[in-house]
Amino acid sequence: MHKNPIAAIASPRGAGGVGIIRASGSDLIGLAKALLGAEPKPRYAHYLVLKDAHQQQIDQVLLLFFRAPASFTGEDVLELHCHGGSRVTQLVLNRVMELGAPDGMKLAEPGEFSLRAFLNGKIDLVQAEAIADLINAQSDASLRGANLSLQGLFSEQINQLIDQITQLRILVESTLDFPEEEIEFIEAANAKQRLEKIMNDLEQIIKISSQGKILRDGIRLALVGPPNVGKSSLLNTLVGEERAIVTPIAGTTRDRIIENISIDGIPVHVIDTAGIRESNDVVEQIGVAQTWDEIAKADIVLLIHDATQGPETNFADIKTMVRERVHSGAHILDVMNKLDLLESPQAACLNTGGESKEVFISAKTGEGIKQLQETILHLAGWEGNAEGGIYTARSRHLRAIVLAKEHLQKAMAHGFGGNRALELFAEELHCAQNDLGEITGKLLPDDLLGKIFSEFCIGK
Ligand SMILES: Nc1nc2c(ncn2[C@@H]2O[C@H](COP(=O)(O)OP(=O)(O)OP(=O)(O)O)[C@@H](O)[C@H]2O)c(=O)[nH]1
Ligand SMILES: [Mg+2]
Repeated sequence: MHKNPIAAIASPRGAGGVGIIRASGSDLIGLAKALLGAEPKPRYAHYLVLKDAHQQQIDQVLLLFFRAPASFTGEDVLELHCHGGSRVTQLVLNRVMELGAPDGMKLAEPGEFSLRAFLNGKIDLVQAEAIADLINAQSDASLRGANLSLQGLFSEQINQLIDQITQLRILVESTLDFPEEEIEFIEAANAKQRLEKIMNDLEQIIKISSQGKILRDGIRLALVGPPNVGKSSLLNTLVGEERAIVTPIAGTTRDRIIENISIDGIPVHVIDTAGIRESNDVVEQIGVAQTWDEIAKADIVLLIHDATQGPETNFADIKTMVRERVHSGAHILDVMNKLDLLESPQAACLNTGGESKEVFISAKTGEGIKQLQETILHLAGWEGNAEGGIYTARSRHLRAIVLAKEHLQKAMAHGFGGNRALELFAEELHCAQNDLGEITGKLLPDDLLGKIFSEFCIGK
């Protein structure tokens, strides 16, 4: 898989000023010469007129050549910059494929350039993922987070932790051969304090990377409730545009509508849903079924009430059903809408008791929306400040960190009393080390690696 040279269109589809075709392989001098008619100078922009096999001009292009290992992938990399049209980029790619055919040139799989960069040790896995996050970033905050990961801030913290665990492991394992001396030796070496320090550092990383996960994945926010309470009106207010149809007719929304917005730089995926009620209308029934699907997927469900109606009888039923449907980490927030029509908001309080208190808003006038946005970020767990900044992180990373934490807790529980306990202690440290190694990709099964890179775009 690692042998053949690869090529792909690296610029996005559609029309633009410039289109870029990229190739990577262990030796692309032959291809460069075939294109240029001369030896390329590395990191120099060569101008050439590219012709097809029948000597028909395809385009005027710039050729850039990066000699291994000083390139993105660590192999020879060749870039052709042509005009950015979908046909012209395709023809340039075809020509590269033709001229590269003798060397076994093949079309790149999604993420294959990044995969090669990873396999050649140019970047670690967290950095490869950060490149994908950087490309997909929709807000300045997500972009900043992706850049911090790409610069290696996250990897560095994980590597430091692995180093500390390794040192402690070496210390403990070296005493295993000398049972008489071990206890005093371990005590003198402050093994317990060192493990405590490791656990503290890990806790800190859990805190920042859970923030980083919010920064990357965003918050899935479902607007839910009976018909006519103002769900679509709230969607429009949050988006700042008329995206959903609003009418006084109950049952206006049938298809769910998804809009991506950002609140204070955090990506929020807002979903307007069909109002929940019994209906004989087939279309509406399908809409309501979709609403339940969205409730199951949401991180936060806004249960919207029409505050002028007072607590409706069927509302408690809806709430119970929503509670049963949401996933374990999700939050439900009561939102009292149409505040502008109320004489005294207190009269409309729900007495929800225990859970987070309801928020009063008017989707029509915008009153209370700021507070609603703050509550949403707060419920999602966003704190928004960390020394040195917040790097983007993924569920994959968090799962591994939590597993490592469990092993460290077990290690602590085994303690340092006697040879057997020490052996178990060292074994748990080893497991924690492996879990953390998966994050940067030092220890990762091939199938998982393939899965991670297959989610990248082509040409990256
Ligand atoms: N005065 C006032 N009217 C509102 C407010 N929010 C919504 N409305 C009105 O309430 C009616 C229903 O609003 P929608 O946003 O369509 O309600 P919905 O919950 O999406 O309704 P369905 O799609 O039928 O489930 C419309 O006439 C809105 O103008 C509000 O904050 N204040
Ligand atoms: Mg609606």
